[in-house]
Amino acid sequence: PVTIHRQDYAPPAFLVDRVGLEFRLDPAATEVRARLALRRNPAAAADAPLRLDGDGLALQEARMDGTVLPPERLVFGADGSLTIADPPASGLLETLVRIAPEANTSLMGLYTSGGNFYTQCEAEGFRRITFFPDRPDVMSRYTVTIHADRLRCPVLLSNGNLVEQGGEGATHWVRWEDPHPKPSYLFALVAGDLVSVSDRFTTRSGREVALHIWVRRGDESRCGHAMDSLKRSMAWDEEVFGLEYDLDVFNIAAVSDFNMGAMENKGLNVFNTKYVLASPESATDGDWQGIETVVAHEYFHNWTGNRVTCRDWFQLSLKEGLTVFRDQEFSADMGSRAVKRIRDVRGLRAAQFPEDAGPMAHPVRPDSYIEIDNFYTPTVYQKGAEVVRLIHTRIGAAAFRRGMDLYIARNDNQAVTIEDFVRAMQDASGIDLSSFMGWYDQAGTPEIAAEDRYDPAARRYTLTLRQQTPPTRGQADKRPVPIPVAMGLLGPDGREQPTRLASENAAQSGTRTLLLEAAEQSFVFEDVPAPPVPSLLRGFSAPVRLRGVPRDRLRFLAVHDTDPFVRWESGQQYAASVMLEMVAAQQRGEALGFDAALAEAVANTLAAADADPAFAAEALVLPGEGFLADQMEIADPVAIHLVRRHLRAEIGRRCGPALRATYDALADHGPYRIDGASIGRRALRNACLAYLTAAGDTALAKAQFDAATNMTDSLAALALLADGDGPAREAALASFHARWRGDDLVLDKWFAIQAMAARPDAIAQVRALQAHPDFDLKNPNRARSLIASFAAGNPSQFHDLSGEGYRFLADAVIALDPVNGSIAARLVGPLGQWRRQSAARGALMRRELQRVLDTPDLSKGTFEKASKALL
Ligand code: B3K
Ligand code: ZN
Repeated sequence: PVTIHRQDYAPPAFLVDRVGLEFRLDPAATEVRARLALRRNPAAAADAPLRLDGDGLALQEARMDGTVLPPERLVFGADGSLTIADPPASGLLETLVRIAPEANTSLMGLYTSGGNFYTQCEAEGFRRITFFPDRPDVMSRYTVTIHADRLRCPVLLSNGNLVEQGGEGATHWVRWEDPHPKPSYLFALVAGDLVSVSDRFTTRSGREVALHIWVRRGDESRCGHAMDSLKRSMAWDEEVFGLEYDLDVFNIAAVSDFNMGAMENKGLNVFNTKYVLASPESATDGDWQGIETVVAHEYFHNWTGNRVTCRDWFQLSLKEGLTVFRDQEFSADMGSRAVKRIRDVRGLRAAQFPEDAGPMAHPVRPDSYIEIDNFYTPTVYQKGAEVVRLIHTRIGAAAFRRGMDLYIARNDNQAVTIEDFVRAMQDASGIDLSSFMGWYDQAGTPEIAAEDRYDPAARRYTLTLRQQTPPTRGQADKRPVPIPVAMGLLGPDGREQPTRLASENAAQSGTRTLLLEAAEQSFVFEDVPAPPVPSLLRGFSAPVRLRGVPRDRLRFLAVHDTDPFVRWESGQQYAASVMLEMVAAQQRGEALGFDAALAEAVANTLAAADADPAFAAEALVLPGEGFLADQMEIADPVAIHLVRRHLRAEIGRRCGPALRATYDALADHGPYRIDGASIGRRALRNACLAYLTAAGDTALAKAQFDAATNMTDSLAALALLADGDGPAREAALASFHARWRGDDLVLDKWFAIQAMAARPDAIAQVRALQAHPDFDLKNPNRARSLIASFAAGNPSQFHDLSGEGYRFLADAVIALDPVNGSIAARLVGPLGQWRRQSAARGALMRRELQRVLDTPDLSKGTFEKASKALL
């Protein structure tokens, strides 16, 4: 497999101004005729070859300006590409290819699902549809004509606006025209027997937009929340960024066979059904929030991604980091900003921090790849969003908005780079942002530590901050990066103090931001009446690890800080430090004690829970097993699990009455509602239930399961029952299956819950579930619900010393790779963490990675993941 390097970028040899596509849809043999108006790119070498990407295409004929090209002018590459010898400086190239959508299990390109047709082109799927320079810096205007069987495919959709339709007899046709130039990865086609839920939106400047969500018959009643989220996203983008929708129609099509969450194709978003369909009975509050986020994310791509796109795939975070930042801000505005931030940071630490510390560590803008599909990562997305947030914090909201205006005005309808984004922000703010490029080019999570000194005589407080980034593969020496540290000082009474730096004339109240640019910097505060406690990294102002805050300060901050993030964070860090000590004790074979402060913290949280139940729920949950493992040089998943289980039971026992009182008080009597407050109450109630069940009272979970009328409460109870081995377990799982066997999205949950149950027979269970009639390796949601849920969500069993968990995962990767290489490659991840495991586990993990690598005809994505993991 070939490695592609960022430094090797060269402009495309030919540009394609217009594309005409004509499809004759047939599941077994679809014909695709393409007419490309080509011309040499003046920015490229004058003799650069006319090479078109292709992948598995059977060429039927090719003409240049109407004349059939003889075989000697058609050069086929081993990679599936087609090079046209002696190309003219400009011309109309016409090709006809045949493809078989129903045989396409990779779900890239054109494929069928439930008898309907769908496409997925990002990143390099368009080349599976027709020969084309399949790279984002070739932007063209598309006209798409679709012919299909009228009965089997009454609905025929593509990008842009519907301009013509016709046909008689058994077949019909439609023509779509997209007025906006776009790269091939944004092309989409959807066709089949679908029904729509429709609505309208009037933009600020008065454009009437028809909104449609296309689903399979029977799913219409579950589209309301997606539609509502779409309309709120459209209004928000106008209000916050002044960005209006630019076509007369916005279509969303939902499909149950889909490799990821959703795709932002111009005017025709394609969504995994998981992020469209929801009813209170079948979707959890988390699903509800996921839909809002993903609908917004894809909609926001219309400007950050589609109108302004990426020059090459190394710039992926240009659109993804920025669009995640935008969807995070949207969700924060829709609900509780503090709780949203806590959840996002939790997610970043669960997925991105370990990635940055593992074999796949890469900068937000990677330097090289074998398979670009492997770089749709938490680093590109979530860390990328954090870097945008850093810039936002550094220059302020007003300058950021001006920077966005400038970025769009300068780059509209162009394929650009991350430098173009940073330059717009710099020019709009007048602040030099050149050092922020370090965040894009350097992998690894920076660590910061604070040291302070108080001089009572001078009433002077000196805060010294240090940073360093651990080495990552290929980047041994790291330079300092600019780190905005949002902070404040608390007095001994817990009150926020005004702050005045030595260089300032007047004190400031509330949070201020220090900019740590060097490896070490001291900040001197004057007029400080008493030794303060610093509150650092408020709102998680930078994606770094803050080390070494003493426990007494953590406890103090958890109670007193004015910043809800630091309050939550300090509680979590305190608990983590206690838990890591207990893990060490467990490893030494000592008895597990109990730190009474933890029970006290739970009691305090419950006492104050009324003010903000959603926040209380976040504060109650102990740091996760993955988060703890990530703090250890050599992880011990089994010890971590035992400690966490022990603590939960202890807290459940010691705080039983208070937990029970909160649980009872939160019982939902009124009608089921999905709003921030109701979601918060359910989250808190289920957090209480988890402790009470851990303390041994499974009757409560069983009662909740039996009585539940919404999926959040039902699933929370089922997960607790499934985790234990009481008599209620099998009955609850069976009744849940019987009730939901016809609903794929809910069945996914049924598989996932069992895969994540930390029981000693977990591996046998997942193997048995793999043979269950409802299991289907070909469906990505189902494959993930069992395999990824087990490997990533059940660490103590996955890392069983028998090595059976590793073997299960490798078997699944090997079986899946020929079916769907992208999903297979994504499953490899957990095996790559072997350096952070004991020698015994590491050896077993490496053996399985090697077995994957030894498999003949491995996809290049799986090869890249497995080989990098072994290095
Ligand atoms: N841009 C798509 C992701 C495509 C993944 C290709 N392997 C969805 C999104 O980020 O919005
Ligand atoms: Zn995206």
